[in-house]
Amino acid sequence: MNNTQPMRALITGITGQDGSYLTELLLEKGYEVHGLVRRSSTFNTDRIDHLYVDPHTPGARLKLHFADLTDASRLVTLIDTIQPHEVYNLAAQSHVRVSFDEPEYTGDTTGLGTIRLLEAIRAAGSDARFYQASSSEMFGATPPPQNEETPFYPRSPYGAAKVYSYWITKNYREAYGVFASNGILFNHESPRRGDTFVTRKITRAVARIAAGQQSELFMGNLDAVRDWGYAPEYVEAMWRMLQHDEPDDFVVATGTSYTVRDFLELSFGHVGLDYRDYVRFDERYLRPTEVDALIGDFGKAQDRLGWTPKVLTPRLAQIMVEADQAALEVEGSRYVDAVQTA
Ligand code: NAP
Ligand code: F7E
Repeated sequence: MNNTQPMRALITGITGQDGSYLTELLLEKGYEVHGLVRRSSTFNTDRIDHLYVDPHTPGARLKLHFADLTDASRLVTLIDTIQPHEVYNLAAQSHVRVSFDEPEYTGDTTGLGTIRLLEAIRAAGSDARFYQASSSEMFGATPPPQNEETPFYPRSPYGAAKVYSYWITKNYREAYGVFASNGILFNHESPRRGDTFVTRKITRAVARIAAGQQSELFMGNLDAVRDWGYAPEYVEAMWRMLQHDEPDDFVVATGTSYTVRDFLELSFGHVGLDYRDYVRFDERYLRPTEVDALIGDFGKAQDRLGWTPKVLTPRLAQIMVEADQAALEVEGSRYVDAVQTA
């Protein structure tokens, strides 16, 4: 690479939770960051608005492009014109419950979207390094602890689509020599987490209940066990995978486990309330097939990438509750990173 040229990264899913933190990380490291944005009738760039500078400004290093993972020819054009050194495929229909309602669309985006992007890299003759956002949901019904050798047993259309993407990423590594790595990330959360994932649903409700703006919270299965980490730390692991000397697959997790009920207790506890006074059951939040327990063994990422988690679930719940309380005070604000560091 020419030393005067910055590294160029292309991020699909740049407007999502992880895309926004990864963009911050790469800009800090001096990268030129290109992001794929879906055309929408309303703005969908809330999470990256604070990073955006007018492209006419000299030295602007964040560039956004309209595109969609369902549009293969557009992906070829983008790879060809941007010539990225690294491609991070974070775009997906990422909600497990929604994947039961929209299985075909989920397969198209979360599964086939990956092959479209890998084919675009091949068609453009690019030697970009490729990161695939694989998921602990691929382990599904296989009991914990789960590591890189654990067999997959997906329990949702989302999980099944991610298994396809995992294997096609591995296949392009073996068949065509693409530097393609899978990050098998366990649940990771933050004040920028989507509103309908369980942690953020809880911490937003806690902030509203504490402020007297809500009196009940309807939930599904409180017995599910998850290994919840902190998203800004997980995007660092993604970057490290692409700096490694060879492509490989890595589990990224905290190795700790809490139930949804524990997360409720921690979050309501931060504002001095008892969750049992507010939480009600609604079967609409149950899934036809549930993933009972996910607890990751991140030993390989620790040994080979030097990555370890620092923020564990109790601190995460505190960070998210405080951020949601701060966001309530800023009229119209959806995300306030009240506490960014551990
Ligand atoms: P997220 O907040 O739901 O963001 C998903 C991103 O994908 C958004 O930018 C979304 O755009 C974009 N997208 C959706 N459909 C698309 C399409 N057809 N074409 C182009 N872009 C599309 O997800 P996240 O939590 O940041 O997760 C990032 C990735 O990691 C996802 O692939 C997810 O499945 C995977 N993952 C997440 C976790 C986790 O715990 N967070 C764990 C393991 C794996 P809009 O903003 O326009 O909707
Ligand atoms: O559910 C239970 C629910 O939707 C966690 C995605 O990022 O992580 C995420 O998938 C648990 C489940 O995340 C409600 O049944 C109870 O057992 O926050 P979630 P998820 O399904 O684990 C993986 C690793 C990904 O890859 C995905 O992209 O919480 N639960 N009551 C509920 N869940 C929700 N959403 N809402 C409830 O009311």
